[in-house]
This record gives sequence, structure tokens and C-alpha cells, in this order.
Amino acid sequence: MIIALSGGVGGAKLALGLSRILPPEELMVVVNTGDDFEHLGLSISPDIDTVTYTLSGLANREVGWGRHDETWSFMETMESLGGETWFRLGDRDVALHVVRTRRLRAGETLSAVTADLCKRLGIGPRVIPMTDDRVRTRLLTEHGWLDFQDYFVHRRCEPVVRELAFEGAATATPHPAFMAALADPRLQAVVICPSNPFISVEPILAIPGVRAALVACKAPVIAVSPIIAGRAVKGPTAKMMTELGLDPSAGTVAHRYADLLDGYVIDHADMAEVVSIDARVTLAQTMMTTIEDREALARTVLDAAAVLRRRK
Ligand code: FO1
Repeated sequence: MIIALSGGVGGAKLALGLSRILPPEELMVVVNTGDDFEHLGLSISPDIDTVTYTLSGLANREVGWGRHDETWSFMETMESLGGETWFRLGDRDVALHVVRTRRLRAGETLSAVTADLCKRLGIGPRVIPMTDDRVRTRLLTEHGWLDFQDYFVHRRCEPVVRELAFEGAATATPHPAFMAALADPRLQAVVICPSNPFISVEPILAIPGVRAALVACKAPVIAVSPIIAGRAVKGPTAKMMTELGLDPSAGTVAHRYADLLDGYVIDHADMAEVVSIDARVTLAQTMMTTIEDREALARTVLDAAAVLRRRK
């Protein structure tokens, strides 16, 4: 069994790589839900959708979110009627949000709805939200506290981030299947995917019991750096790090995860960082452009975890 902690586009890419080299029943993807929000009366879970669309082959690989087989009549009509169109919702994507919203309103948990949608999309690995409770990432900027999608999409990550908060995390319960898997003696590794540590991984770690369970975990915890040569592969990671007074480097991310990490995979370009990292470092090509890149990085991560297991 392998657990992958994922959020955003980078996380989904490695989750896909893992799903192509592991039997489906051996992969559990635990997804950040801090990006979730209510919009146009719909309950939207972007990171869950990015993982499910990616694992089902439906994802739009160019932009990294939504579906590739989309039409935009809903958005065009919203525009003509003066509705909000800053958050782009394709016609087929809207159907998923409507189905999920109705089922959540009927009292189903996010994980139950996600499990059923994954089955309908033919996805083998387990995809579970980090918690079924409400957690919302908010960011303190020059415009005051912003909701995540307002910052990320509406304002295109332009505001200067001074502080982050994960509203609801302190009273949230980690998903029981996630906690059970961490304690399962058959667990072989926990992979922290190359997602933005602040907005995609730390909301998961902020839920009571998660950090302690990871530290106590018998299986090695291994992260892949989301920074290559001081730049984020995608999104605001490096910008955020600079604004938070941190050096935007692979080493800084390792220090953020600190006591959790047994292993850390960085790009060849960041070889000089090796000396500043406590965990056992593996150098690899961490830029994933092709499907083969995703699979190769997944294999490198699992091989590194196997070496760490023998050491433990
Ligand atoms: N990201 C954008 O930059 N612009 C959008 O219009 C947008 C729409 C969207 C719709 C559904 C969905 O599941 C994700 C969407 N995203 C969009 C991506 C999303 O904001 C981010 O991927 C995550 O929240 C951060 O990882």
C-alpha cells in the first residue's frame, strides 16, 4: 500500500504516475480540500476534481484543471446574463458539481460522494478527502483576508501573501481510512507529492493527529520538491515563499516538512541543496512533461522508499 498526499496540478501528475505502476488497490490518494468553496450555489472541490479527472484520463493537460472534452455554453450564457464567469466552469464539469452539491445537501459525506464518482469514472485507486469536515484556506494580503479561489483565480495570485490560515482545520477529523492506512503494517511509503507546501500539503498536516501519525508511521515518508532551481513548476509557490520571507528553494521546502521526512527527491538542478537537507536525498528529473516522466518519477520515488525501508 502506498499513500500519496496530493493537492493541485503537480500532485495529480505524480499520483497519475503512481497509478500507472501500482495495482489500483495498493494506492490511496489523500487530497487537500482547503481549496474547496461554494460558488454559484455549487460545492466545488478543485483538488479532488483535478485528481479524479487526471486519474480517469479526462483532465485537460494544458491548463491542468477541468476536462479536455469541454464545451462552454453555460459560461457563455452566464456572461450574457451578467452572471459571474471569473471561475471557468465547463458544461460537463458543471454536471459533476451539480451532482455533488445535491448529494452533499442530502447529507452524504464528501468522501462517500467522491468514492462513488470515482467508481463511475472507472478510477481504481482510492481517492479520499483529507477530512469530511469543512476546511478553508484563507490568505492575509494587502486586501485583507481572502478566500482561496478569490486569491488564486479571481486575483491571479497577484496579492502579496503575509499569512495563511486553514479555517476549520483545528477542529477537523482526519479521514478514518487515511489514519487506518498510516497505522497499517502493510503500508510501504507515504509520498508527499510535488504540490505547493503551503496551500496543498500543510492544510492536510494541520488536521489534528495527522503530523503525529506521520511521525509515528513505520513506513518511510518521502517528499518530491515542487521547486526546481528556485522556481515553482506551476503556480505561486516560489512567489509565496519569497513573500513569506523564505528562500524559494528545494531545501526550504524540506525544512518546512522537517521532522516528517525520511526521504526527499529533488531535481538534478538543485544538487547543491543536498548538503542542507537532513533527509536522505535522491536526485532525479522532477519536471514531469510526458506520461513517461510521471511514471519514471513515480518509480524513482518508490525505489527510494524501498531503500529507506531497508534502512529503517
Ligand atoms: N483555475 C484557474 O486558474 N482558473 C479557473 O477558471 C479555474 C476553474 C476551475 C474549475 C474547476 C476546478 O476543479 C478547478 C478550476 N481551477 C481554475 C483550478 C483551481 O482553482 C486550482 O487548481 C486549485 O484550486 C489549486 O490547486
